[in-house]
Amino acid sequence: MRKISVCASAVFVSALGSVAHAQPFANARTSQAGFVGGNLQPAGACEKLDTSRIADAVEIAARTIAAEGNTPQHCRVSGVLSPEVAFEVSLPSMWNGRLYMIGNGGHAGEALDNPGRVAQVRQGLEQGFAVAQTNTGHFASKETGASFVLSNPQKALDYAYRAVHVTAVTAKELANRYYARPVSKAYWNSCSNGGRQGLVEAQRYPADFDGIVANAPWVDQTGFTIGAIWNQRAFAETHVSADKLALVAERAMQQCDAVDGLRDGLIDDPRRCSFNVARDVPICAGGGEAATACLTPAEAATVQKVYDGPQAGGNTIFPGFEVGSEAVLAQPNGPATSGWIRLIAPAEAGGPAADFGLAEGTMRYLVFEPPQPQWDFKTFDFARDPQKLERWGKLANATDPNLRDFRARGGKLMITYGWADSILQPQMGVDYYEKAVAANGRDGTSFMRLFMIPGMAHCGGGVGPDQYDAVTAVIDWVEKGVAPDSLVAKKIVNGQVTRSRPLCPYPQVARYRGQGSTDDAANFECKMP
Ligand SMILES: [Ca+2]
Repeated sequence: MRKISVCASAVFVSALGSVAHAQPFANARTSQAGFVGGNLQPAGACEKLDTSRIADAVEIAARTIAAEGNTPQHCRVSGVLSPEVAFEVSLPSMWNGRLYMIGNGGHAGEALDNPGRVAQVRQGLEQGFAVAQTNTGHFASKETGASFVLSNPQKALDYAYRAVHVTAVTAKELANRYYARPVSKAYWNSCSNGGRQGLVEAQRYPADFDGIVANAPWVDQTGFTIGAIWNQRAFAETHVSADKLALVAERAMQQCDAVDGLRDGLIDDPRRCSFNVARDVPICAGGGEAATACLTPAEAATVQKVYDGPQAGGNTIFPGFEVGSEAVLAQPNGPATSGWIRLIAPAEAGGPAADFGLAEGTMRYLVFEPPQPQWDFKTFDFARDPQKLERWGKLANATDPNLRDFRARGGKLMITYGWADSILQPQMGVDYYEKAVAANGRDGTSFMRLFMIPGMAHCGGGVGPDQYDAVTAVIDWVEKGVAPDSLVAKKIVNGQVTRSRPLCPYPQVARYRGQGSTDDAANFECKMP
């Protein structure tokens, strides 16, 4: 069984806190657009910046932040846009003319100075970008989960789509005033709910960003919610222990690894492997539940439900999770365990999983109007109740395939998704991409590409190479017309690159050329499967 060190707890946190794991700007020095290091200077002092007449501003202040380590001196404008959209724009003393904005995880509401966010802001500042961020209209420390809607229904809309837009507009206006010139290009890079926010921007506010990197986008918030209720119900009926999930993982890799032509511990497209739990994992003779080398028929049925996704009347309502997402991963604060544990599958019988926590909050506070804080997931009817989610879906889902205006402005969109994601179902990214390509004409790939990442978990981690720089690639695409025909992803363990692989524009996959190390991206090429 492969056990590879990953920051699984950070991946877990990212369900709610969305730390981008990939490496934005890792290739900045070789960028054709040459965006590193600005030479544009402010027109006046930070403290003298005119912050009047900012639309919706209820609070706003600017102050100089001294250089620290690699972070250059910058002017930080922070404030609140009505009603409670906290925002922050950091304007470096030497500007590269561009805006960079990061997004939010789960139900958002992060403190703007939390360490993960500060690190992302600094990454942008170090390259010379003006950097913007928002809490999306509420603070999770004061209003947990999705309960923010109770204090003001407007906060649901701010979270769904408005806060990012008004923050981007405000950031552009402040940069314009500070440097006495407009932002030349604006870029979005975020993961999970932040990936959803990036797609929402392309769909609803196509003038906000020129380049958008949407990693593991929570495209279909309501479909996910139905899926998470489905999984929680399955595990509530029959708990499956971590040991048994490890057995499933071992059998899945055995069965599926070589389907792509290379036994390398990576499943490059899990949909090509026919894996059936009851058939391919030993079933306990006589239903003996104590044995760990087999599954009872009920346990096998529960695991199969996670792969199959929610069903009603013989139809699949939403995609399930992929084979390979259950892989056993090292954990920083405990023994290695299946990637499903705590996220999809409760760690203890009868307990909640993180996915379900998100789904339950979404149902109780955002789906129902007025909210139903006592709503019980056991009452959900998979045939009749999905329609109850439609109202919220229209507000929060990023499923509109019409990107005509974004494209017409020269916008470029890159979507990435780990096939082994065990928080969001990666097929929702594939489904959106295929729908968008179909809706935007045969040359849809001239402005948008999807990169599926074998063995990568949610926003990073997993058994596969998970470190890549889609941000520099999208900047070169926007500014130099260089379309990303592949990205190189690296697996980095204790600071060492242990494996690299090309990531290929979907539906292409990386194929071994037949010679040299299978841990070196140079020995692979992107091909149609
Ligand atoms: Ca393989």
